[in-house]
Amino acid sequence: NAVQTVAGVGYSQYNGQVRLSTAYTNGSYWMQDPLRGTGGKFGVNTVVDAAHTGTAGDVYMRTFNSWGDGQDYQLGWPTLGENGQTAAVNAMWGMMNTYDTLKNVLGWSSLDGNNTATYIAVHAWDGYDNAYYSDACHCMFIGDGGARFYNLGAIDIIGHEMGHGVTAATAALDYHFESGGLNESASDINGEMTEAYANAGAGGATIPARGNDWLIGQQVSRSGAPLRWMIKPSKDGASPNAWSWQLQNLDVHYSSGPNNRMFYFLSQGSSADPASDAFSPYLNKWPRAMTGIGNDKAYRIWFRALTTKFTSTTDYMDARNKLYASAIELYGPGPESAAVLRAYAAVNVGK
Ligand code: ASN
Ligand code: ZN
Repeated sequence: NAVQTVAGVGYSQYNGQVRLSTAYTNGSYWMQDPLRGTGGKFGVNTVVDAAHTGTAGDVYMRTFNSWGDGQDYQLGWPTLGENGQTAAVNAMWGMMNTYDTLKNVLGWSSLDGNNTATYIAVHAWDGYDNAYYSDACHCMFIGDGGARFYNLGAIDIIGHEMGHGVTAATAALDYHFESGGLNESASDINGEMTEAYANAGAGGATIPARGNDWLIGQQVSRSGAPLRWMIKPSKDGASPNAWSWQLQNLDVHYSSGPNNRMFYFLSQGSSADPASDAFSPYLNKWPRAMTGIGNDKAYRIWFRALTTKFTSTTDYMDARNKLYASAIELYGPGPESAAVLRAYAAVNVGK
């Protein structure tokens, strides 16, 4: 019984009806993607049910290739709306799109660059208001949400967690001090660029210039407030907008703020209007506003530095210097490398 690759239909929570790549064998459809990843625990990229525990359980299986369509069931779990197959649809679509962003745009295969298959375990824990990448399994766990969030399987969150897998396999940025903030920012950047690529739905080898919201986890938020604001990180009441010596003492989800803001400026530019969220008081050079270079170039520069130049102890100044070198390698001396220096200067790193 050879495994066939077949196109399924999924009803997702945040993106409507989506196409899923699934496997057919032995009379059943499996939420496994023969087109993406090889080896690893399941042989190809896969979605499994954590069944409200912290352990990866059974692979999602069905006798017809339509998922999360209101007839949700999985191995005895009752129909619970978002607690049925819908969570698996969210995860599968997010994993496909994150994989494709890395592969089609950057030529990077899966998380480790060697195309090793990974997997997502959904319904992680009970009432779990978070999601995470685990270095033990090189896989992701996605909660169903609780007081703050709905199911955490939005595209930018899946992209964020898979981004941790890329960082772990490359720069391995230490998860504390400034390097920890850069580690978190690397994941937020990956989440937003995946969101832009997935939302366009066009495939291709570039990230659209626009199309992401620069808000992390906005879709999953019960209150509407995202987890993080990349344009102006201080809107969360805890993240700084610019680098300072105190940054290293913050939780990594706050010390990521200035680098997130830098990436926004690099891509979309900053404003000369002090009333704008995109205004930086640190950008003192004339003209005070800067022009962005777009998502695609910004992401390529960032990714090259992250995966070939950063080390586990890279800090903000080292990141700035290495993005500058990456920009010159990719585009030669010119507006791209100049924009890197200006974007970092706008968050108080260098001049
Ligand atoms: N969602 C969080 C993250 O990926 C989980 C954590 O704090 N480790 O950063
Ligand atoms: Zn993270």
